[in-house]
Amino acid sequence: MPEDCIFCQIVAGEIPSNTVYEDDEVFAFLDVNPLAPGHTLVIPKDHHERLNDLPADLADDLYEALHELIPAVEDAVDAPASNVGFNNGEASGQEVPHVHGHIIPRFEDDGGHPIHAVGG
Ligand code: IU
Repeated sequence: MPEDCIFCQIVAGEIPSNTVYEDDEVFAFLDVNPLAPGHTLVIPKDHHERLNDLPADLADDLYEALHELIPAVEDAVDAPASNVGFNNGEASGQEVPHVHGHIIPRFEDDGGHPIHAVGG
């Protein structure tokens, strides 16, 4: 793991986080700067920079976690919908170079806008 990767340090427990979910391959935690209640980040434990860098089996694991976590996060904050997405590369708005999916709960008439950079 790159020593300076903040998300690797969160996975390792070296930096505290509000953990939402964990299994052998995947970790999920609340975003420290949430755009909505329940804003959750879902990451592979292994360090890869971009979504398309993931080996297929790890991409499957990440998707399976998202499949469970999207409705669980929505239910937890009583949201009828969510924006789910990945920034992929620095020019897209990816600030942390460790793959992370955003689950951003959305509410009727919450004043949000369709996203360009996810979370931006
Ligand atoms: P982005 O897709 O790379 O732009 O999203 C990075 C997110 O990581 C952003 O929403 C931050 O608030 C969030 N985050 C965090 O939850 N904890 C941290 O220590 C850091 C960033 I650095």
